[in-house]
Amino acid sequence: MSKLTLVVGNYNYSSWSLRPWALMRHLGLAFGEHRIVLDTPSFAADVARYSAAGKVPVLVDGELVVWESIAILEYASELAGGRGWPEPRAVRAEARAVAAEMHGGFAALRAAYPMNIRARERRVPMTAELAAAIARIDALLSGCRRRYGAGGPWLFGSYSAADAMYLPVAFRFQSYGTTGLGSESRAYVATALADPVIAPWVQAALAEKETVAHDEAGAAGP
Ligand SMILES: N[C@@H](CCC(=O)N[C@@H](CS)C(=O)NCC(=O)O)C(=O)O
Repeated sequence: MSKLTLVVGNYNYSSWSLRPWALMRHLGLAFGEHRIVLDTPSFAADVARYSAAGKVPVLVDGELVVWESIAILEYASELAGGRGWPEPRAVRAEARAVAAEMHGGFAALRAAYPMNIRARERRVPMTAELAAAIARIDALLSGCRRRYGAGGPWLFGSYSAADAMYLPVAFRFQSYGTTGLGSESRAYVATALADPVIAPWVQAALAEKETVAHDEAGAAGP
């Protein structure tokens, strides 16, 4: 195993694994990957070799083990001299709040819209909770783009951990045909999906053969 190794789940489904992977790639960190297939009888024992928390992602740096995606984002940023977060401190605080809101929230959206990179034209029933989550994400994305867009195409201008946190929601909006986003949010989602840095992850997701039944949500749309 290389010194810095990110233990991930399925590329197609593991939204929490994708987040640190995307930031680490953007930061130019060299790391190996070890995939553990989700929803299999051996998953628990396989992941227990790395983390007692029993979930992916896990970052292994020699003797050090870091679990929880948001802690991995912080550690990766530190490895890169703090480049994972914007400057100055006030903007960094806002970026951390935006990232933490995704890490700790939007449970209804994550349950209704499992990340499924391969999926297109899926439709799930709209609920009040789902609509509220979409509206809040729209406000977050468009607010950041309006205030910081002059500095680059990402939420805070240059790519940051906040962008990594919201990348899975871009795939979700693509799979479930989400409507109701404003023009700034739609443009941001298009930027995130077209990001060449994440292309290898998408290729790996498309090449995977495994399916996870409970993440195959939504009937085929019209
Ligand atoms: N709070 C954790 C969530 C990690 C998580 O739920 N990972 C999923 C895969 S995306 C997992 O390991 N699921 C396997 C299981 O719960 O058995 C984080 O941010 O890293």
